[in-house]
Amino acid sequence: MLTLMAAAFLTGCAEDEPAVDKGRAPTPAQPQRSSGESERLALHKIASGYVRPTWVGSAPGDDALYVAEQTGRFIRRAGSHDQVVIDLSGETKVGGEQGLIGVAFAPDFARSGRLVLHHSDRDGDTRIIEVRVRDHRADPASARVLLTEDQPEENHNGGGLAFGPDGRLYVGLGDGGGAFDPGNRAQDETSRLGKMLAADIEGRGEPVWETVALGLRNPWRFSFDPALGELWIGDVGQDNIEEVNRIYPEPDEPPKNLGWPAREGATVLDENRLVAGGDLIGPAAEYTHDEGGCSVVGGVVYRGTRIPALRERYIYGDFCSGALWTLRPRPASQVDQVEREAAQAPQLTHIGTDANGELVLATGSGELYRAVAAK
Ligand SMILES: [Ca+2]
Repeated sequence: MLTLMAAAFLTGCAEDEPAVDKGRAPTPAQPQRSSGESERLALHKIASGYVRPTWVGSAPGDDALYVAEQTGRFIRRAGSHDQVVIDLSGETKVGGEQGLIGVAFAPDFARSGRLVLHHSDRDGDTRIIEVRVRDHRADPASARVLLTEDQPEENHNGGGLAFGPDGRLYVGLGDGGGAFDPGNRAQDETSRLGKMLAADIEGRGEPVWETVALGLRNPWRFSFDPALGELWIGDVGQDNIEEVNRIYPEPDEPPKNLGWPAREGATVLDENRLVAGGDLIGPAAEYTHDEGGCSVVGGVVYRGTRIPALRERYIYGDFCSGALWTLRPRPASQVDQVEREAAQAPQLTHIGTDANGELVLATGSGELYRAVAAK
């Protein structure tokens, strides 16, 4: 709570400071790189045979696991028994980065049955819907559309969804695709592409989306650390650098500027493309493709109990190499102890948590894994 109060105090002060522009952009603190290796966790395969699972996790008030298949089915897995909650395959375009790509359960799911799904419609455009689950089933025809967005390309459609500690729904959208954000959309404050958006989705009206962060390339996965209210984003890089961003969203404040496409990680590509305002926030951690991978998969701050060595560390990984890293969050948005773990999850797509806050992982090859303490 002290941290929350301190953050609120600091943001109060920030109102008097001039907005950042490209000529006066501060240099972000240098992001942390992997400084060693560790063996804190092992992975136990708990299931296989899913069709390109993109998400695994749990629902408030339910001990079961839930799995999203990229092809459009959303499945409740109780023990080893699978039940399809909703099947969007008839209205979903599936591609490398398109399909059913994001899931969030409303905090009041146990009472309301509200479930939010992010999928690509038949034209390949973003469609985010709310459905109501009753007795583990939801009717696609009852969907309420929360957000639609034209996607110029088949890549960089974003994906991540999460409810924040403020109760709002957060949505990550990529820059619309192509290499190096050809339209500079991530810095275009009139575009929803390349943004982190948030909206109050209570009621039946059309949500009003606020831009919380801009300058994103492809926030495939992000999560809130509920203990501190911070948002951790894995932003997929272009040719060289994968990054982890850590921000504290502040409603009604100007959006944070995460730098893309002027910067890839902390590396300046073309500062003239930094045209949007907002505090420029550099990555907390980054790794190069030489160090192991090509697409970061943002994870979670571990607050379970079964892996004591992982407690309060942030875990993330890479889709291409299956590498997993963990780091230690420090005050004032700093991190240290960035270490590559011995365990690997090739084709990693998502790091989620079960009903007890323990880690579960999904891979594009169809497997689910549970993380346990290394022997
Ligand atoms: Ca960035």
